[in-house]
Amino acid sequence: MKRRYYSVRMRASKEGVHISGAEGIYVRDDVNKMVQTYSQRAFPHEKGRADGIFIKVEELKETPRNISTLSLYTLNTKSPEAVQKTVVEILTSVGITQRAIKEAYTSLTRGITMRGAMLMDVEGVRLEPDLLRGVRVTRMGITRNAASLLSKKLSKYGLNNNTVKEALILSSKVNKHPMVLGELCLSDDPNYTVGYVSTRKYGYIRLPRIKKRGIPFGGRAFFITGGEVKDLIKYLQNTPVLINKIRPIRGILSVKEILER
Ligand code: WAQ
Ligand code: MG
Repeated sequence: MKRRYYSVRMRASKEGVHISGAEGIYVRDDVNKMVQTYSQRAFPHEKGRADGIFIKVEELKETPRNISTLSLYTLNTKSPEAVQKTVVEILTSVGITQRAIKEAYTSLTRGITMRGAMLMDVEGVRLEPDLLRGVRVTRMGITRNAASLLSKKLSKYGLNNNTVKEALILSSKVNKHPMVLGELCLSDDPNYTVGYVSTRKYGYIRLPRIKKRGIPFGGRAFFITGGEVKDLIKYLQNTPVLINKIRPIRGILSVKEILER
């Protein structure tokens, strides 16, 4: 019999304002446990105690596509300026123009946090149909075995936490699509000053000090090229993707080491 998979999604809010969310894809036997895990996780949150927790369980009509994670590294960047310079080096090397990177930076640091990501072509033109909301990536998860291997590998570098794991899973789904050249991400958490830039070629590159502590906004930009934007959006929003393989996790590298690999 065909194995059934379920999407389990949680979002928590306080006085109608979104404060946290998480999701995964699970086999039937794991669904109940995960509903409990997500509800426990939703209650205490640094943005305040949730007064509404919404958990949605949906049977997937499509068998998830198995993919591997990107490899993961951390750069030794010391300031937002150094990060920006590095981001330019990395993204221009995969065909994204300086203009597009500048455009993304301007939007990401304007102080407006979108729910989803911007889609930007290599020239810096925004292509998402809803410029205020952006595109939300959903329907991604990790198998039980891959999750425990990922935790084990991340633990070696003190990175075994939900923030890193979920960002790596999201970015691995995003960069799997052939229209995506890369991604730039800045957390909206004022105390989380590590962002990342990712591409299929170099993997997921963590960027310490991408912003100064205390800045309460963030965002994501997906740099895209050629093809039907509608199909890409459908993939990002609806196609279930399940991580079942973990690429190498490494420690701190310089940009030179990354570009020369
Ligand atoms: N789809 C598209 N965009 C999203 C999604 C999604 N599912 N979730 C969040 N965003 C956008 C939205 O604009 C958020 O404000 C922004 O991204 C940042 O989201 O390895 O925690 O959840 O240590 O704050 C980076 C981890 C953490 C770096 C990123 O993002 C590391 C993070 P946040
Ligand atoms: Mg956040």
